[in-house]
Amino acid sequence: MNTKQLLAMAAGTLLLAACGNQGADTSKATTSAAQPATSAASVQASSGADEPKVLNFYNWPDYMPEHLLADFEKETGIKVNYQNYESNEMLNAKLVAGNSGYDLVVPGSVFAKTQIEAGLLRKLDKAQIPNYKNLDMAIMSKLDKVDPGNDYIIPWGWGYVTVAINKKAVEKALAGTPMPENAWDLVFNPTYTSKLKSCGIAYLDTPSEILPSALRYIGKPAYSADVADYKAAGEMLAKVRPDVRIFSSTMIDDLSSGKACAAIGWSGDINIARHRAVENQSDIEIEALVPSTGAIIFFDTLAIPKDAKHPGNAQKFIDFFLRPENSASLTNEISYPTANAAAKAHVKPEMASDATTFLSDADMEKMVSPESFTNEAREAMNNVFTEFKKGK
Ligand code: SPD
Repeated sequence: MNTKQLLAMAAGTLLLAACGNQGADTSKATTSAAQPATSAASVQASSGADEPKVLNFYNWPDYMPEHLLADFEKETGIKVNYQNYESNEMLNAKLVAGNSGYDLVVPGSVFAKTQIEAGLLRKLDKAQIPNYKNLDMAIMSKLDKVDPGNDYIIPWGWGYVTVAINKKAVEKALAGTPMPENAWDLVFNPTYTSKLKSCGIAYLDTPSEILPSALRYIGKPAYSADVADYKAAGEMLAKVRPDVRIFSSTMIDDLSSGKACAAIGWSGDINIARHRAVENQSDIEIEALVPSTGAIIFFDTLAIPKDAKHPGNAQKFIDFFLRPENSASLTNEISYPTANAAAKAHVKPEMASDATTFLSDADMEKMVSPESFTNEAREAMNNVFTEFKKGK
């Protein structure tokens, strides 16, 4: 997405808000659109005792355990309007435009850093979140780098951007060529992509998901501030562009249906695809590879927009989610690892022992921790990605 598209999206959001829509996409809401309350925003989220019983929640697709929202509504009487977005860029545009109408959002930590610095998020009142104590402090110390003091964001799920394969289809398309030592070669090296194009290569359709991995592949820092590095990554990507068939906001359907045999996707969504293929009783075997050279790790986080109208209700949901059994349901049902240490005892053994879900210490060592992009880097990244997509 280039700068013009981002501005257009932000302008669209402003228009919706001006029309009184509050950014609500009612087509995806689980319940009717909220009427935001008029209480003034305070620096810190309130207890929610005086708020209308409404929570406007904006999250990624395929990222909500089945009964969680209904259980929360039943217990608290707070009605949840639940809607989805497909990329950090989409959420960011809404937050930058303001007046989104959302009370709880799930930015990736790479974007959250800039959002905190820009004053777009509201400081949490940890006294209202007694289950905060359940969080894994090793993960909180990683998040401390983007949110000093852990004041604004709470981990929801985490994972890494990696290479997925449909094992049999890839083996067939490689026709005797051994698998590369570095899994990234499957999607970035023409020697492999020229073979795999016959069974379908898919990329995530977002600059901030592809460019950091591409930069790292060519030996540059994943969050480089040097515009020339992005150009170099664009040159590498241009060589494989003719072989990339699909750009998609998630790999779940492309992989589980057999439309793609190799993909760049999120570890959790790849594992959802793996389980779905099994449920469908197909003979497709999906695998999330853990590249020998590592991958970019991400943390998706619960955050309250600065202008949220129901911040207390948002905090109530955060505390509800941090109950061990509720956090564990994100892993058990959605295949994303939890950052709740107390939840580990509730994670199904087959999920707890899955080395592509909870990474081993050795694999974790190879991962690149979240940083953030400068404005120049973000613009370069968006431009390179737009050119890459056009340049078939
Ligand atoms: N189905 C849930 C998808 C969540 C993906 N968030 C990834 C952000 C990585 N930067």
